[in-house]
Amino acid sequence: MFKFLKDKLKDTISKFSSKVEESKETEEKLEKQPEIKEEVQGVIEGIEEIEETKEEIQKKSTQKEIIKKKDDLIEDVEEKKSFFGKIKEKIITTKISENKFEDLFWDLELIMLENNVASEVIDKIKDDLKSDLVDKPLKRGKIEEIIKESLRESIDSLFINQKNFLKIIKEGKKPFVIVFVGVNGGGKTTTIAKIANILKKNKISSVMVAADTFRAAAIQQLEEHGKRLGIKVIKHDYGSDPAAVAFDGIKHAEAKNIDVVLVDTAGRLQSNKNLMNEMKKIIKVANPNLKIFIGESITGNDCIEQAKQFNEAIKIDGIILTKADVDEKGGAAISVSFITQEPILYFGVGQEYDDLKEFDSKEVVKSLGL
Ligand SMILES: Nc1nc2c(ncn2[C@@H]2O[C@H](COP(=O)(O)OP(=O)(O)O)[C@@H](O)[C@H]2O)c(=O)[nH]1
Ligand SMILES: [Mg+2]
Repeated sequence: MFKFLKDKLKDTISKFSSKVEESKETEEKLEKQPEIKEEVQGVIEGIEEIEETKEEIQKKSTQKEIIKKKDDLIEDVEEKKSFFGKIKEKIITTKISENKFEDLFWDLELIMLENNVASEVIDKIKDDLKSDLVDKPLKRGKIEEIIKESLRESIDSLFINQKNFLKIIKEGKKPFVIVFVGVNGGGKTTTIAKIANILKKNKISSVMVAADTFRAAAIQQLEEHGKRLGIKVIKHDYGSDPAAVAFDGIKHAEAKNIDVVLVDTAGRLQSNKNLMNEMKKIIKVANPNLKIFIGESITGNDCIEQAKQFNEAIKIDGIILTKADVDEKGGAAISVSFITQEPILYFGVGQEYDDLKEFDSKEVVKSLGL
């Protein structure tokens, strides 16, 4: 994941910083006054010497008569230091004006757009970088580090902190109901099987509910996972009311003292309005503890748009991004939490049951080479 973005970011940051490093504005001003430049260089070296003398005087002077001399000398040193300090700062630092920043940020903006980072997120990153960089004294030789640090902090702050998923379940009511939503083919059924597998490994019992009654194959697919994992699947006939299946699943869990109910749902894009109404009905009947949006990482801005729509319709509580293993861009992963203000819980990283990776923002930032 992020392979493409990481490489491009590296190049762009490096280009950005060398352009800032090359900024000659301050030096040009000093070039026009060579005598000042020379004097400043001399005094910078001199200041260190004076500092040493100051320390020595402070150590040795215990007698009254030299105390006055010492104070005068220290005052003199402080004065020189502050005056020459300012000039020294100008030599070793540079500044970027707002116009120049806009110009330089353009490359960064472009590669983020190419890698599916949502435009609201690009704006936020731009604001963060601008407040860190524009009109601030930036140490020469350290510009790349400063830009990276700023970007690192900005991207890290895009993620809503998630609580530990298993802990939430263990502390929640029983049966703990989770409804999974998202468009067709996004990976809902596969991810539900992966979650059931994690729960089983943690000695938490579960039942899977085939509330995607829109396609006969969807019910069979869940049954197949149930057989392989040894987990009960509650189903009705193809075409029946999904809310009724969800209701049955919860009743079953209550009767059998099962910890968690995992509700699979249909996600047909072609009739968005019906889908959302059906979804709302399932949510009303099942009254879930968590509503998790499943989105395909590789679909980039489409994934973000879907997450927004589901969030507006049913208020999601968390996100799982699938197919992260085949997504080299990663823009959806960077954007989806900020856009929905909900945490990413897991990344799907393959088609096997164990291919579910806990989300860690620090790891994302590291994968970006920041
Ligand atoms: N590479 C990869 N494929 C996945 C992942 N998750 C799901 N898939 C595949 O995506 C396809 C659609 O998944 P499915 O669970 O049926 O999606 P649903 O329609 O939302 O239920 C299947 O072929 C899955 O094997 C993942 O994390 N990585
Ligand atoms: Mg499915």
